[in-house]
Amino acid sequence: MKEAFEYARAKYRELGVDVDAAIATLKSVHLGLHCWQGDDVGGFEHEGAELAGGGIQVTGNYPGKARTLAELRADLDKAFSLVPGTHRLNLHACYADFSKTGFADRDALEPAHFDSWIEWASKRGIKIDFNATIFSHPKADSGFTLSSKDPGVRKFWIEHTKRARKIAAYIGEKQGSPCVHNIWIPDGSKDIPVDRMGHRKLLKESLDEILSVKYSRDHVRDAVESKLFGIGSEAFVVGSHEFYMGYALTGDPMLCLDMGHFHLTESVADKISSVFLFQDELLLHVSRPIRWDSDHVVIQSDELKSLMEELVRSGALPKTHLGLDFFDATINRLGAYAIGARATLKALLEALLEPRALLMKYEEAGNGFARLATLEEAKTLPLGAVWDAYCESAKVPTDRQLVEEVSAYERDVQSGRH
Ligand code: RNT
Ligand code: ZN
Repeated sequence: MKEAFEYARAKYRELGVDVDAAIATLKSVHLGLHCWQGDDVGGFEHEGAELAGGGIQVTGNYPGKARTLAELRADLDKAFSLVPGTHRLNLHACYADFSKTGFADRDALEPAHFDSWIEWASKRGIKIDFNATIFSHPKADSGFTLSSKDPGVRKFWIEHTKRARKIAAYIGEKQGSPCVHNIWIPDGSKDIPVDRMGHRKLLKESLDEILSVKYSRDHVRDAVESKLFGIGSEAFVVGSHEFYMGYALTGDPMLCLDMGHFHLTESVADKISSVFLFQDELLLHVSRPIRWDSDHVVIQSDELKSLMEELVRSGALPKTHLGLDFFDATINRLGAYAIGARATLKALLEALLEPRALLMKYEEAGNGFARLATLEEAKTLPLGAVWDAYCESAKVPTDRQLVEEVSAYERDVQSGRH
């Protein structure tokens, strides 16, 4: 392995790339590991978590799903141990801990419901990001939440989201690192609405009210996530890309671009440079759509690679928050975490190892042939040797060892869950 790494380092050096600098940058990136892959976006508000509802859908019933907070935390511990680097936990409000207080509905959540998470994370040196959970709830059944025409429903969700931001600010202050708070709503309709304007106006008013409560930027950073369509919201999505792009430009929040929330031929990578000319921060939901927003486990796809390339090339990387967002219940869920998080880092490493200066030189000289030839050459450079060496130095399994690690956890821990 050492020899392979030395060869790789020399090979990259020939192209003007400093492997050690690339690894150092990779180490400085903290992914947000999403808590919801471990239990299919169920949460633990009730006995026997509910299925995700309201525009998102998980398919599959692979055994071994986390049934309690304790089981989810055990799985997360294992997941973090399989990913090189220091990463964050991305928590949803429906993962509150009610063991000390009894159940509280979404409009009654308190920071204290997350104390055990804060403690859990702080023991491990993990920082937390947070999300209001504006779906999988009877008050979301109509398909409208923050843009509902029912004042009672709208009030409920405004209250919930305000509380979620308060919780995020509390977490951010306690952990000494700003907590990213993301708002995604499922609002929309299966069939053609007449009053698009009415719902969008209501959404704007709700967001204005929610965000009128100011917190220190040291504690919380707000994000708003658009979507193209969902199951049951095919004809109309209130929180479209244009809606939030406009909203973010006139207000405070950053945008959240989810890789699954655009037309399949649309490039999220291409949007980054435009966003950063008008905003100074961005949240990305790293996902993998197949035919629709299917939230497949992230792999080193062309889309992921272009996204990472663009983050590096445009200089946006230090200003971008990378949150993972996928959920697959047809394979081992720990394995899903590991594959998705590692693929994200591997794609980023590949982007950091790109012979950028050389490519730029060709481009500036108008030499399209040499640029394309070098891009092609880069595809077979020895990335794997650098990745293996990085995994080894970070004391996490290599790709080959991963299969055995996950299988052992399945055998020893997950298979006992019925
Ligand atoms: C749904 C959005 C949203 C959720 C999570 C659970 O389409 O992508 O980000 O996946 O909040
Ligand atoms: Zn998302």
